Amino acid sequence: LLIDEALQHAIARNEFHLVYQPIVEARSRKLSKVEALIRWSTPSLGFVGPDRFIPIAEESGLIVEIGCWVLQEATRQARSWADEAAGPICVSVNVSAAQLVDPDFLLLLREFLARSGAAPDELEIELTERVLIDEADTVIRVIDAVNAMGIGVSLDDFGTGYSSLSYLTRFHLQTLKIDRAFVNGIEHSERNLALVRAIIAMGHSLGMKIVAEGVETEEQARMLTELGCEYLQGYLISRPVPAAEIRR
Ligand code: G
Ligand code: G
Ligand code: MN
Ligand code: NA
Repeated sequence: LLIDEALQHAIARNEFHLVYQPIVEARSRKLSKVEALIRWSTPSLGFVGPDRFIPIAEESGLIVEIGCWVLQEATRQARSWADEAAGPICVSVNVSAAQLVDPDFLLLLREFLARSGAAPDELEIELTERVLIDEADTVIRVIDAVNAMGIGVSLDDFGTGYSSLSYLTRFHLQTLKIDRAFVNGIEHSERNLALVRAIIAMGHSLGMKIVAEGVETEEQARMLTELGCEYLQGYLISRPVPAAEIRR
């Protein structure tokens, strides 16, 4: 209840900010894109992690407004990077189910791009499998419209959720992010390695690019690169950092 109440004023009180975790091209280790991750800190509750407040915001419906703030801030930041010598960096934004099926979602997306001047390929959205099982027909329509705008869609946390593999043919998703639970064990477990190899092959056969999440060791990075994974994300490369550090 405390969190719920505090969340209602968080945007107006300017208590949110975004941090960005680099996603690099596996072979060159060059920065390819960044994932935007929300952070919240309040005078009364201190720092509250998204693992705690996002589910509460989803339950109360506040996630629509919060997600809107995230999209606006991420497009503004994407534009700001593109204006600098570092050149454009694609920003990948987590989008919750309620936000995606909100009737204003596409309108807002267009508006934020237009207002910020960010190009569509400077933005991507990440959806979890959970999103795909709710209101599937609406979701297919929205994903197609997002694609038509030139914005890519990733499937986040792949393998942890409600994996009916039929999702992969019904939705047009450009990128598959292998959950860190699978990435974590590949050096020590033959079975984990076999599973990751199979996920990569499946993604590729559907024309998807693969991001390995939660890469923490050089050995993992080497194995994933060898397996044909296109992108790496995780503490080995960098923790989520403030925008100014991405610039550097
Ligand atoms: O950054 P961290 O590992 O603490 O994130 C925890 C969880 O919160 C992750 O599952 C992440 O996807 C989710 N999360 C972080 N930022 C956002 C956001 O802006 N919107 C949504 N819907 N989820 C987010
Ligand atoms: O669910 P989602 O993939 O959006 O969650 C992203 C979160 O995962 C980030 O907020 C970050 O805190 C966490 N994360 C990113 N890289 C690593 C990693 O290498 N190890 C662990 N344990 N967590 C990570
Ligand atoms: Mn994510
Ligand atoms: Na993930």
